[in-house]
Amino acid sequence: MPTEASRLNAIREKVEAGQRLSFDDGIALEESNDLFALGTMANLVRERYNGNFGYYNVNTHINPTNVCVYKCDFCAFRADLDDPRAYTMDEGQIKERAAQAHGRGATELHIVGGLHHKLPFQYYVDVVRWVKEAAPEIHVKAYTGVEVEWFAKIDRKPIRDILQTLLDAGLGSLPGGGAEIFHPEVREQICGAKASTATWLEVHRTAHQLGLHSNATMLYGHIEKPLHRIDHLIRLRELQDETGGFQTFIPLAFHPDNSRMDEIPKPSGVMDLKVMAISRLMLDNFPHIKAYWVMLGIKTAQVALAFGADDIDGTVVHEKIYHDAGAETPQECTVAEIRRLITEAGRVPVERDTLYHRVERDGAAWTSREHIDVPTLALVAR
Ligand code: V47
Repeated sequence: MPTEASRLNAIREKVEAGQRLSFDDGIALEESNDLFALGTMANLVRERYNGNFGYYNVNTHINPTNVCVYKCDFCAFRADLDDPRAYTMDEGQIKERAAQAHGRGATELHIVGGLHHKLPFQYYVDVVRWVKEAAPEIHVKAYTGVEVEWFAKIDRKPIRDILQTLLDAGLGSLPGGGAEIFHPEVREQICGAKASTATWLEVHRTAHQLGLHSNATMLYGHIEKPLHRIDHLIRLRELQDETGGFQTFIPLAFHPDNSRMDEIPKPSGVMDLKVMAISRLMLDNFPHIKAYWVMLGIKTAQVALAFGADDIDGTVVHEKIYHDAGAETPQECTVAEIRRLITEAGRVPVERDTLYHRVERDGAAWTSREHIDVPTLALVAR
């Protein structure tokens, strides 16, 4: 029986040689308590791919409605049609939010929300159009794989046509939400009604075929086991081998407050850092790993920059999904604060746009420059 140290040494040799880690390697990493060894290996990959850069962007969130037909156990954001908390933003409110974001110099609007029982697909298309009318330069990163599937259902159109309609309205890329945990043992329990794993992956595959980039997430720290997390990462790695369209992976720590799983404690700091490091190590074909400060907390996000993460998301503003679930982080982080956090972590802060072009800025005015290439990805030995 190999010892933990010998298993980790064998994995370290593979990582140093740029070789792909197997499912069993992933499980061995999960079973290890040697946080420093995991961090050191993940940091090696992180620096091989992204050097000493710590990326961030200037963005804002819009959640157009919280009314949702689905009742995912982990969600504290959703509301029924007749719930006093229910809201739906109209054209004026969306345009006002987009204009405010533009005035603050945001390069991206992150738009996700509920699947409203009564709103037609056209509303969601209009949201994109309204944003582009109010702020033409802003990149619209909108609608998860789950939302896209819903639109296909209510509009009775293939996923490809739905994505094309959104593209024509001004969609720039897809965010990574809705992935949760792909393994059916877990998915059926926490969100069995919504888009299946196969459909989520199909939406992203189709988006990549249409030339859109997208992100991917994993919701961890609830009922899933290590094997479900490794399975999730490998399914993403396989799709990325096929399409190359994913940019960033974002592990999302479960926040239990106000959800139907509120008896589960929040993931610990050790778990947050382990999942970050293992994600970096398993997803050898993803250029970026994001430590989303809103859900990790600012302090853990900063430390995560040494555990595989190269990006800490953006200024955010108006986040609801986590704050409804008890996140204690502020609603907004200023650019000065983000840059200070990254610099203090020993990294060089780089403002990027959604598609990882370097941003040059003069106050609120900005220009996207060259694409930040991650050339070493091509060197991963399979
Ligand atoms: O899909 C919902 C998660 C996701 C809770 O692409 C929860 O750049 C924890 O996907 N506790 C939406 N998580 C957010 C998301 C995201 C966030 C930041 C950046 C990007 C990106 C994407 O939030 C949902 C779900 O997995 N979520 N409720 C909760 N109580």
